[in-house]
Amino acid sequence: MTDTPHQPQSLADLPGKDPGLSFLGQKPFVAETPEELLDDETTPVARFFVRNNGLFPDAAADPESWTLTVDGEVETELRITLAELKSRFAHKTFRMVMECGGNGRSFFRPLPPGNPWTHGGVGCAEWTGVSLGDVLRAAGLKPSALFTGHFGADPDATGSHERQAMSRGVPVAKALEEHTLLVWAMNGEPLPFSHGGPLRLVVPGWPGSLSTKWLKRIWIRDREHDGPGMGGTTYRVPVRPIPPGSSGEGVEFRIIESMPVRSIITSPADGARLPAGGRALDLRGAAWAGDHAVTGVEVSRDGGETWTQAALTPLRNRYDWTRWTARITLPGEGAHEIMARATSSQGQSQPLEPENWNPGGYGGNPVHRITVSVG
Ligand SMILES: Nc1nc2c(c(=O)[nH]1)N[C@H]1C(S)=C(S)[C@@H](COP(=O)(O)O)O[C@H]1N2
Ligand SMILES: [Mo]
Repeated sequence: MTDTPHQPQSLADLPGKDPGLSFLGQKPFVAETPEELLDDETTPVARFFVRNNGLFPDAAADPESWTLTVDGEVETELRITLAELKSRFAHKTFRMVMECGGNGRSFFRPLPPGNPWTHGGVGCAEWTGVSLGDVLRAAGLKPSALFTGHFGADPDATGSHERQAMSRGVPVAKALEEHTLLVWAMNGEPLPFSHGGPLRLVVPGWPGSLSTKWLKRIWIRDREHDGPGMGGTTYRVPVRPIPPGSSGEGVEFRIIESMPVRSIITSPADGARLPAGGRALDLRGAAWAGDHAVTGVEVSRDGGETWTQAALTPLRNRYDWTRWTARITLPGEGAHEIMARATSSQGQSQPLEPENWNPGGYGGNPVHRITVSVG
C-alpha cells in the first residue's frame, strides 16, 4: 500500500525557511545551509538544514497525543504520549550541534554517491525535551539490553509505510547519556514538522541519521540494530585507509560514532568584496568536534604557510558549538583565499584536502576556504 501525503516541491513550500538555503533534492527533500547563513550563535529554524531519507509523513492532528512505544529488552513496555512525557520526566534544554554524517562529502575525489554536501549539513539549535535515559530507566532495561533501534513515521522514498526509509540505533551507553534527548521544542518553539515534530530524538555528536524525526518507537535490542542504514558501508568507514575510488571489499569497516572536527568561517561570506585600502579583516565562525571539545581554531591567508590563533567563546553546555573570532591583515589589493582549521581535544585537526576517502563519503572535513577581494 502506498499512501503519500502532499510532498513539498521546493523550499518555498516549507513554512518559514530562508530562501538562501541550497536545495539539494526534492524526493527525498534535502537542503543545506551556506556557511554565511550559520553566523547566528543559535541557528534559527529558518536556516536549519533539512535532511529526509524518505517522504514527509502526515502531520500529526493532535501533537499532545502523539505516542511513543518503548519495547524489546525492557521490564515494562511503555506506550507514552507526548503529554505524558512532558508531565512525567524532568525537562532539559541544551544547545547542541546536529550534523549529517555525509557533511563534507563533495570534497572527496572521486566523488562518492550521495548528497554532495559542502560544509552546510549542520546547525546548532536549542533542543528541549527529556533525557531518553530517564524514559529507558522508567521502562527498566534488562541485562540483555545492548542497542537501540529507532523508528520514525515517515514512508520510504517510494511512499511505502511497510519499509522504513531509515532505522538506525546506538549502543545503550550512548542512549543513556544525559544529552541524548527526546525533543519536542526547538529554539523555544514547538518542534517544526520539517524537523521531526511533534517528537524526535537528538543524539548529539554522532551522525544526524541517529536523531530520528517523527519518532514512534524505540526498540531495545540484545544485539546491534540491523535496520536500513546499519548495513554494508552505510555510516561505516574502513578501519585503515583505502585507495580513493576502491570498493573497500575485504576491508574491515567500523560504524561511525563521533563526528570529526570541523570549522567554518561564517563572516565574511565567500566572495565578499572589501573597499580599496582595507587591510584589517575581522573573521567570525564556528567549530565543533563530535563528542569532543574544540581546543583551538586557526586561520591562514597564505595557503597554510602561517596560521593565526582565533579567540574561542565558552560553550553553554556540552555539545554546543564553539564560536570564534579572529583578525587578520591582508597584504594588499586583489583576491585572497582565507582558510580556517580547528583542532580537537583528541589532537586531531583538519587536513587541507580530505585524506580518508571511503565509499559512503563520510567524515570529509577539509579546512573551510573563502575568497575575499579588496578594491
Ligand atoms: N524519521 C526520520 N528521521 C531522520 C531522517 C529521516 O529520513 N527520517 N533523516 C536523518 C538524517 S540523515 C539527518 S542528517 C537528520 C536531519 O535532521 P533535520 O532535517 O532536522 O536537519 O535527521 C535524521 N532523522
Ligand atoms: Mo544525515
